[in-house]
Amino acid sequence: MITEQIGFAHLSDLPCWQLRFGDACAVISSYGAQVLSYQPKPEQEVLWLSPLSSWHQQQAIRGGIPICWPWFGPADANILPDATTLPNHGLVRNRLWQLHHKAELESATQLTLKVTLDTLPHVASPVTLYLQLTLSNTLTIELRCDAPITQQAALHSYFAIAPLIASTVGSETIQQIQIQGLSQSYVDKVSGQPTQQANDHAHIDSETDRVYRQPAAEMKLIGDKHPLTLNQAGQDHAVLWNPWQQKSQAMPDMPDDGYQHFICLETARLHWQPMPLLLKQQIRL
Ligand code: TA6
Repeated sequence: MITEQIGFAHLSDLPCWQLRFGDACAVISSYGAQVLSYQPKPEQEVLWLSPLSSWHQQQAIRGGIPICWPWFGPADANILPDATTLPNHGLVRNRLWQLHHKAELESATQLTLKVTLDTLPHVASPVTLYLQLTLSNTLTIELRCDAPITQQAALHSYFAIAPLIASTVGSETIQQIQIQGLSQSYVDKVSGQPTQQANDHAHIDSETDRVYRQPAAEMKLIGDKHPLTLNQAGQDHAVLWNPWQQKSQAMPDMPDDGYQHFICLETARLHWQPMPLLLKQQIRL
């Protein structure tokens, strides 16, 4: 079943779509085509949404699965004129997307939203980006742009810690999560250094902002309860991010203890090559 709804959580005036398939439910905002909630079963929330997030004054919503496109992070001055005036993570997190297609199939519920940008800083003609959401016993997100343009993209997923571990009491819990399927080489954006590690695992116990090269097609978040599996395609990098205490406190749209409740594990295509985009993420708890 697919229904339109106004409001989700504290974002009471936000235009959204709700998808249901069996026991599973997902909510996606028309603003940013941002998946805000995925519950494979009732009360089993996979994504983290900041209780202080807002979608007013052009703000990007903090949490869920923001779409970074056509660039990831700060704009690159070598490719984008006036890079310093351009927003972090591209131009579509604060746009209202349109409905392109919806289908209630026997095997899944599916919704596609699209956004057309008439002018991009580095492209002469209008370009359309599509986001397809497929809900079955998993949630699959497909981000597609058929234009052969220079573009980066990331599915900046905020995964909630709560369903991964048996007890969520105390501040130590995020440190119990093992992240698997990363590669052995990454750029550490906290130290600014290229770094090698002995295996493809990681734990988070301090500020973490890493860009891993060529991650596996399957990554996992493992606690002592339900493991979360993320299958991906079209990626050339994975990003692992947690702001930790000081940066959480400095972010107006994040509670001071926000960093204890999520891990961002992101499917990303970061190579600047003029070619079409197809980036896919499938989430299973
Ligand atoms: O994906 C990690 C990252 O690029 C970090 O460097 C961090 O700043 C984060 O994204 C959040 O960016 P935002 O623009 O949403 O505040």
